[in-house]
Amino acid sequence: MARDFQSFVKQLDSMGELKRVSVDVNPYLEAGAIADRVSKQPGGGPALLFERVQGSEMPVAMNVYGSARRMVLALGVDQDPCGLDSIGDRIDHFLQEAMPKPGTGFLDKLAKLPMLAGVSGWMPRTVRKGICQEIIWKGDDVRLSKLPVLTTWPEDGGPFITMGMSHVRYKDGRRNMGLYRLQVFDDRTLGFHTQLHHDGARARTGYAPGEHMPVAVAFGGDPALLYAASAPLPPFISEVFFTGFLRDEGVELVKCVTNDLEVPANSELVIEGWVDPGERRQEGPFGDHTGYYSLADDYPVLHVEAITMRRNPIFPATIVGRPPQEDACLGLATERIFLPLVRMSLPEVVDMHLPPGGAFHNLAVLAIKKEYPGQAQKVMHAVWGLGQMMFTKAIVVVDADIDPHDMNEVLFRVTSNVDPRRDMLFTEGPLDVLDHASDRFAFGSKVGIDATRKSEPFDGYQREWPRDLVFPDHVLAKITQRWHEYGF
Ligand SMILES: Cc1cc2nc3c(=O)[nH]c(=O)nc-3n(C[C@H](O)[C@H](O)[C@H](O)COP(=O)(O)O)c2cc1C
Ligand SMILES: [Mn+2]
Repeated sequence: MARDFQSFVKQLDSMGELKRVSVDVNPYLEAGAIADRVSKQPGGGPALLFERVQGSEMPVAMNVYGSARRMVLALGVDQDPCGLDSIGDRIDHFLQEAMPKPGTGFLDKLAKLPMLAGVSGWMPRTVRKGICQEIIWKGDDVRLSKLPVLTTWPEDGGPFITMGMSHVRYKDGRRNMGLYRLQVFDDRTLGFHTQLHHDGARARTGYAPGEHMPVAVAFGGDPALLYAASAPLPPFISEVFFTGFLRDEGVELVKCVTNDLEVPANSELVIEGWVDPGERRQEGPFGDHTGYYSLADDYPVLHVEAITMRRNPIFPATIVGRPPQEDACLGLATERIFLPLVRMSLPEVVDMHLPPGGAFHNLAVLAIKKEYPGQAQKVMHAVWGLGQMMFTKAIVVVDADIDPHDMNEVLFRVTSNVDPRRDMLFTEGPLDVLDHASDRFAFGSKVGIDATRKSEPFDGYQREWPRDLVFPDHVLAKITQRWHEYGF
C-alpha cells in the first residue's frame, strides 16, 4: 500500500491509471484545460503526470483522485468489496463500541479493548528526520516562482496553489489541516483562502492582530491525507489523526525548520510561514468548483519563511470548475464515509446522494423510511443543522425504496409525487461563502422538497395514492429465462 505520494503515482502507473505527458506544457491555462477535459471523461479519465512544465524543474501531477477506483486506492480500501462504505462502517462500529452501554460488565469492556486500543495506534508520531527536508530553501533562496504553480482559468487573479494542505494549531494546541487554495502574490507571499465557516479560519481567531500564527503547507505524503484535508471533520477531530484512523497506523511527522508545527515527514514539499490575523489583502477572482469565478475578496496573507522538499519532488495540483471534475470523487468519498454519521442522528435515513452537479452543497437527496407525520421535514431541518451540511441549498427526500443515486428516478418522484405548495418547505440559514445566487453574503434561503408518497396517517392525504407499476416476480423470472427464445 502506497504511503507516500511518489509510490502512489508509481502504483497508478503500473496499474495503467496514469498518463505521462512528456511534451512541454504551459502552466498558464494549458495544463488546466487538459486536466478539465480528461477529468470529464466517463469514469473520470486517468491521473496525469506533466513531466515538463514550462518555467520549472518540477513535474506536476493532476487528476490523481479523479476516479472512484483511485479514490479507494488512495484510502487503501481497494481490496474491500464495499470500498468507501467499509470506512463508514468502521466509524460506525467504533462509535458503537466506544459508547458506554447500560449493564455492561468488566468482561464486556475487556472484550472491546482491541478496537479502543486502536486509538493510540492512530496518533501521529514525531520522527527526527523526514525526506521532506532533504532540500531546504531559506532567506533569499525562497522563491515561489520556482514552483510550477498553474493558472487554470483565464480570468483568475493570478497563479493558484490548489493541492496544498495547510497545517495550523489552535491556541490550545489542537492541530488542524485543511485544503485551501493559495494565490501566489510574489516570491514570498501567498493568499490564505480560509473561508469563514472552516476550522482554518476559526483557528486564527485565537491569535491577536500583530501576532504571527505559524502555518505549514504540505504537499503529497500519504495519499489519504489529501482526502482527510478536504473532509468535513468537526473541529475537535484532527485531520492527521483521522488519516491515522483511515490507515490504522499513525502518520509520521517531522518538525518544521522555521516554526514548531509538524508536517508529514514524507511530504513532497512544504511551505513554511506565518499569518498575521490583522492583515488582509485582495485575493481572487478564481474559477471555482461552483462552476463560476468566485469574486475577489479580502483574505489573510501567508508570509513564506522557508520551502523544504525531497529530492526531485512532484508537485500536485488540481483544477476546479464546472462539475464533474476531480473533486467530485472527494465528494463521493465524503458522501459514503459520512453516511453512517448522518444515520446516527437520523436512523430513518437509508441512503444519501450529493450529486456532483450540485457542486457539494447545492443539493442533497435522502432516502428515508417514513414512520410518522412530519418526518421528511424533520430530516430536512436536521440536515440543515449538521456540520458542513448546513450549506445545503436544496434537500430532496424520497422513500426508502427509491435509489437516491438514480437522478432520473429522483426527478420522476419529485415531479410526480410533489404538490409544490404542500410539499416544499422554505427556510433560510447559512450558505457557502462561494454562493452567488443569494442577495446576501453567506446567508440565504433553502428549500426542502418532500417527494415521498403521501398517505392518510402520515400526511393527511385523503385521496387514494396510486400504486407503482411493477410486474410480478414470476413474470420477470419467466421473461428473463426465455429472453433468447424471443430472438434477442
Ligand atoms: C480542491 C478543493 C479546494 C478547496 N479550496 C478551499 C479554499 O480555498 N478555502 C476553504 O476554506 N476551503 C476550501 N476547500 C474546502 C475545505 O478543504 C473543506 O471544507 C475542509 O473540510 C475544511 O477543513 P477545516 O474545517 O478543517 O478548515 C476546498 C476543497 C477542495 C476539494
Ligand atoms: Mn478541521
